[in-house]
Amino acid sequence: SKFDNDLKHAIENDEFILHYQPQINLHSNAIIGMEALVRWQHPVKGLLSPYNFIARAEETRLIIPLGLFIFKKALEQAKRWQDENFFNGIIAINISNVQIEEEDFIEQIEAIRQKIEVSALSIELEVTESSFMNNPMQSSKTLQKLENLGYKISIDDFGTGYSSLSYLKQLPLHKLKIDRSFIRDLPRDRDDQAISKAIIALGKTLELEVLAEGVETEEQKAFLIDNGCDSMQGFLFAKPMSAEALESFLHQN
Ligand code: G
Ligand code: G
Ligand code: NA
Ligand code: MN
Repeated sequence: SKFDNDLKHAIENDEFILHYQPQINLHSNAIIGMEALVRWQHPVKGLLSPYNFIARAEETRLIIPLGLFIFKKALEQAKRWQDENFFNGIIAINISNVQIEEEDFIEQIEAIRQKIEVSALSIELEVTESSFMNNPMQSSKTLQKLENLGYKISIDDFGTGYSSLSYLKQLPLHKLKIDRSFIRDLPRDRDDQAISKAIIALGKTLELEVLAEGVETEEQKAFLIDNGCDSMQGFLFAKPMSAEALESFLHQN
């Protein structure tokens, strides 16, 4: 289709840019991570959200070259921030199931990482629950190899998928990210209170960090602190923005 062709050319024409959103420790308020979030600077349609193209990129497998491009861009940015001593924490990168299931995924990202010279210890890969539920044997091997190389693995949108608790225990995970649909109506909604508390408790039991996504209010933040959540991300602290915008935002604050 025309869209697929546009997408393909957009990769060649360098039309994708990354925005970054800080992840904050709830106790120290320190920035512990930066999540890279892709946007398509479309020549006609303007700035497109990943909701407009990631699913199609997955269907056409264009997510393979696009994902490598995103990985490279994010590492180059992390490297610049480290060299400038601006930010030395974690760079978090979203990884599609299609990428995880690709045979030479690890070799490909490792080649990029070694060339840019960023330690795997400062890279977190955000995967979704379906990444390891589709093909548990193969994906657990992949995740184990990544862990052996020093990468951190977090589960994005946690609570919206179908994780079996026994897999969660076996997999080399570092973090659960509570999906923002469970945070939105906190602290008022009783069901969301119960769900977010249960995820925090599960994280504690499995010795995983828990990060709450989509935190927009002080009341939500207070609820999360009171209930033992470790970290947060959301408009309350900062929206996703370009590296330049983020740098001036953080200098001003
Ligand atoms: O950044 P927000 O702007 O709208 O992101 C929307 C969705 O797109 C999120 O679920 C996010 O995980 C996904 N997403 C954002 N950036 C990337 C990316 O670089 N790769 C993949 N696979 N998904 C992404
Ligand atoms: O699904 P994933 O969590 O990876 O993507 C993060 C998405 O959530 C991005 O689209 C980002 O722009 C959006 N986002 C980040 N912080 C907030 C927030 O506080 N509120 C809302 N409504 N969306 C947010
Ligand atoms: Na994410
Ligand atoms: Mn998410």
